[in-house]
Amino acid sequence: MSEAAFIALGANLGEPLITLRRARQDLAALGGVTGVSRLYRTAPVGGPPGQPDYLNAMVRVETDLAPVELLAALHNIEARVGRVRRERWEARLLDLDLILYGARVGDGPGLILPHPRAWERAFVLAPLADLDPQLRHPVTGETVRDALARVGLGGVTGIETDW
Ligand code: PH2
Ligand code: MG
Ligand code: MG
Repeated sequence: MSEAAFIALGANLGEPLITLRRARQDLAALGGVTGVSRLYRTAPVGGPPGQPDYLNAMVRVETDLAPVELLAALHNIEARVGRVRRERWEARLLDLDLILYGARVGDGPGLILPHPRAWERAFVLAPLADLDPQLRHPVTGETVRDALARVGLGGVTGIETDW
């Protein structure tokens, strides 16, 4: 049976809008896309200084892939747009992070669910709130809406561009 997975998209190099549109199409090929957030322009958090702003968004997919299989598929999509992994949190052409997979909790090789920093980051929470503000963190029980109110929207601006 398929479960809802939430995938965060981020890009701040190259042509982020074109990259995110392409990634969205590639994600649609993995299973049913059942939700797409607005686009957000966001100030970079962490990483080397002087990076360009990011475009961030969130997509919900219903997939039969297991979490590690889905993660591998996300890495394939990243590689197809030419991402090379070097420094942690460096500027990137495309980052696809598995934020939630149903209410699953745990870690496996290269994957921690839910994503460990998701409920602390407005650039994740704001697009997630577009899809499901009442969604609860599987461990703490805090809703997306409450987490966003706690963290604040600093540096995160919704933009009207269709994608
Ligand atoms: N991703 C990071 C680190 N910092 N900052 C913003 N604004 N958006 C991101 O997607 C992002 C980040 C690590 O993946
Ligand atoms: Mg990331
Ligand atoms: Mg990542």
